[in-house]
Amino acid sequence: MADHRYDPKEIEPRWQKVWEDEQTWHVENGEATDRDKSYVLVMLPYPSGEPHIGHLKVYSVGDAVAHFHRRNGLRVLNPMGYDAFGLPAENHAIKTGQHPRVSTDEAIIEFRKAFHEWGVSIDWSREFGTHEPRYYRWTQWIFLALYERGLAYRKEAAVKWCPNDQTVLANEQVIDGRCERCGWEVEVKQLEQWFFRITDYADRLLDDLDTIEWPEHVKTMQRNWIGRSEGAEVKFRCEELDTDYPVFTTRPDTLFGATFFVLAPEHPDVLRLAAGTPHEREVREYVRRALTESAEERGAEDREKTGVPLGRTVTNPVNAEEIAMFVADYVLAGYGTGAIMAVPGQDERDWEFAEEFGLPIIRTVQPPEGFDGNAYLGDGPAINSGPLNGLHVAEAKKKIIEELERAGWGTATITYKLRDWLFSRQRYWGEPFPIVYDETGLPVALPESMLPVELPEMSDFQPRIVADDEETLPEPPLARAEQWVTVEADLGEGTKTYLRETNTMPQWAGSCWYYLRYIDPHNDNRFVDPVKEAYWMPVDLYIGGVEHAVLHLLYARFWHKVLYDLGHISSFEPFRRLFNQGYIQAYAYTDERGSYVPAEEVSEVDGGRYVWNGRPVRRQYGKMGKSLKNVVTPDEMCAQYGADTFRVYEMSMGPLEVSRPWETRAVVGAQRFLQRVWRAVVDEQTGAVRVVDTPADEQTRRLLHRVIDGVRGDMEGIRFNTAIAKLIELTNRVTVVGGSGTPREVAEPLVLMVAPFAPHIAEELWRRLGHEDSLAYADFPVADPALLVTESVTYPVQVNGKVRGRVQVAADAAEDAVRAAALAAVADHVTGEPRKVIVVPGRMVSVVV
Ligand code: ANZ
Repeated sequence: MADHRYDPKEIEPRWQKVWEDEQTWHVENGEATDRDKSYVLVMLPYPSGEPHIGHLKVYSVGDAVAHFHRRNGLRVLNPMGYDAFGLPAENHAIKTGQHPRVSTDEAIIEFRKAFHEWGVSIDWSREFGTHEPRYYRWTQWIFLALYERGLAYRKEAAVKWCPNDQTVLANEQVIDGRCERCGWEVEVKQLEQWFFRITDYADRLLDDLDTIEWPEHVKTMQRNWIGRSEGAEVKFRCEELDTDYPVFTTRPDTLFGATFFVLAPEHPDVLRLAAGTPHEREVREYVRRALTESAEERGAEDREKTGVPLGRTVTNPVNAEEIAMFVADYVLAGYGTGAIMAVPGQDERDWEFAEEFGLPIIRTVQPPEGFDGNAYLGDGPAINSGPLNGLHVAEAKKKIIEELERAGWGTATITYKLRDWLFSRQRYWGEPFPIVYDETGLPVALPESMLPVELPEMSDFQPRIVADDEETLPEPPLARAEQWVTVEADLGEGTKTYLRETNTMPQWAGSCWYYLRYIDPHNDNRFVDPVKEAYWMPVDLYIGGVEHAVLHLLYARFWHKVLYDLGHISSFEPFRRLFNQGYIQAYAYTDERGSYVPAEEVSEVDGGRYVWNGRPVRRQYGKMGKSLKNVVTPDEMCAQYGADTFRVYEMSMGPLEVSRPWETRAVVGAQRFLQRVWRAVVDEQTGAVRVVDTPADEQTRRLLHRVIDGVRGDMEGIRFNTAIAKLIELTNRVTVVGGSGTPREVAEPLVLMVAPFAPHIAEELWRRLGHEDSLAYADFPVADPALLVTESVTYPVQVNGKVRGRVQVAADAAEDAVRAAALAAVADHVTGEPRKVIVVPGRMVSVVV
């Protein structure tokens, strides 16, 4: 009975303990540029619920890269922390009464334990959660830096409010204008909130995309989000109200075709314009409804056009025509001026609206012959456009802008889709602002000495509403922490009483700069030491999900650039290279209301129908995660197979950037591979090392060097599935050739190459191969270039002793391959099965029929 088989249950905890005791993954900050560095960062987890196999995948990717870089002589920073503030913990708290700090800290313990059990090579001395005062003190400090730079300001903005739940809702909690939880119609309240002038950085955020190695589709998403458009601002006058209404247009050349005028429902003048007209009530109702819908819903191309006339007109400045004004929700408040000139002849949405309301349509660009569509968006000579007639779009634009500027009706402008960043939440579980208000209600920044502003202990987290004189306004939970809210301080005008800001920062705040804090996590004097920052930054490889392609990555880039401008850091882009791993998907189930139900509680009844709690549910596919309630936890799998098998399996499931469904059957394949690696080194009967010092045969040696070369390339390119395939080929080769033992010249590099994916078994085998030190810093194998050139050999092929043909094959081709090639070459001389085929390596092939 073999009792020296591969036993991950025994090996893995033992090595985890060694790494911990010896602080194997601890890394000192570089003092000088003595050694090249690699900063490998995986987006920090949100600690809620349990770690799942999706986490295991993404952290295994980062870990394999970290190992590879270390073993190539780089000083590697591979840190870990937790994005600990935010809505899920808070909603959980509201539901259960458990304090979000308690549930968050419990989740953090689970994550930390999981990272240990998965053997991820983290420098634990740098760990923190973004909810710890020692961390968010610096988040507050950075807020003040932006504030003092004039980049943070307050203005009124809408918050969404559920009158039934009496709570402020986040945008993602509003579905079709209704509260996600109770289905009530959502109301909108205007509230003073904090904003960042990210729009000041729009051009740099665009231009610097050219300096970083990110997937092209992510750059495109950022470019679209920033949405730079060149055009003109043109004024339209409403005589009745004696007011000019500017519009932003990318097509000033089409001005002669502007046949009506549309304001966004949020436009501050809409109600004033409609007042006293027969449409007043209808407008009021239309505006109320429109406000609860998202910009995405409203801007959707295929949405039916709706709107209400305002009963007023404006004058088209180029031809003095009076055109009717409307309010319609396809015009968005946050873009341009919140009003448009509608040109149905050249704009599809305006065309649909004109048809719906029977408004005139004038083409101002001649469509090509045979064009039978509605609006014509392309180029062509201008028509019906007075002085512009005959000019093509670009020239016509230029000419009309000159005219408008001369007459004082317009100017050339650039507009961005990017909006200033709303930075307030009326919630409890977030960073408090380092801001107080004086008796006149003006904000005052707290001095650094008063940081951190700690979040007060509370047990009631629900945001409510308070009745003001005329209106009811949402009240953030912090407003109820009365003692905390009032501050007696001398802020330069003698000791006075101030009131604290009671909004908190949004989820994004903590993750905007955490990568800088990992560099210097215990520094009490600065958010990061500049020398250390200069050494480690920028992050060399940032790994995370594509759902962060826009917001997180844009916000972090913005803060980074501000800190750079303030002279605090040396790099102007935080993340040099970005890799998006694909998701692990799993079935998810929804009930009749569309809410997700726990996948593990669903059962299948008579083929293809699914029930939960006796009710029918629908099955679908989606990203594995808490929100879809379809998490598969790795615990059981790890317990059964070991973390190494599991990691190898996840890394070998296919290209890492591709999302794919979870299935467990193939785990066994990964396990067999590691068992074979084990047997290449250890005799399962005796436990003895079965490695010999005799050289490998030529073919094996050539294969080894081809594998080393290929694996290196795959590691650089993060193509771990093909790297593992090559290692499997090599392992199969040595276990087949086997004989008295595996040549050391193959066994050692094999173990060294397996290590980034299966670190425990690799350490164990390395030790058994006689090495005293951990392989953590052992050089990654390098191929001998001389062995990579595949020489070819020509074999004469005899049939019954007569040379009947020749074949040319690679010098290290397997015997089977030589035999097959030889038979093909002499097929004319061989009918039926040959009696014998003899390959004399390097010399000849002899076929006997
Ligand atoms: C007249 C016109 C004629 C337009 C035409 C387009 C084609 P991009 O390219 O995305 O920047 N627009 C301006 N502000 C808007 C708002 N707040 N909500 C909805 N639409 C708005 O889009 C710029 C164009 O989108 C502008 O140019 C305007 O319509 C519309 F043949 O003006 B255009």
